Amino acid sequence: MTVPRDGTLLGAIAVLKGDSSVSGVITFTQEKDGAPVTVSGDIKNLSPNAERGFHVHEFGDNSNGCTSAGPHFNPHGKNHGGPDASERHVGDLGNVKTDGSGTAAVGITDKSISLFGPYSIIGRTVVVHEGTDDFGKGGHADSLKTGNAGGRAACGVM
Ligand SMILES: [Cu+2]
Repeated sequence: MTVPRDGTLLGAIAVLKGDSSVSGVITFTQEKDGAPVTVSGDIKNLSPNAERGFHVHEFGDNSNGCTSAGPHFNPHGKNHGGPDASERHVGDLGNVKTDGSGTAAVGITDKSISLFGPYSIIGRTVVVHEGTDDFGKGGHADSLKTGNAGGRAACGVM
């Protein structure tokens, strides 16, 4: 869902759900093209006191659950990395941290994703994973592709 406001500020909302009880609502806002994007919201029923991979995946397709969202959004053909790395997918937003009851209060500011232009994330899917993103450094065969973050706990299209 996209919410254009007063000509420049743009917002998008993703409602996350999946096969499990994990659910959430995530809001993306950006003042103008080229400005950082603020990502905020809550995700519930994750594992307590954990870090869970959180990415924008390429396709806005959840027809076969979160799997249909495809790989991480990676328009520049980079390796997977952490959110502060220069070598990262556009969609690599890192991990969200949960509290003792399994709720993650998401508060991310990111300069790689955008709601404007040819590489906009609008119409794509945000995914929260069942495992922790190793930022490409875990030495696993999947580290440089997915951060070895495991299955897809919940997802939603923005
Ligand atoms: Cu992911």
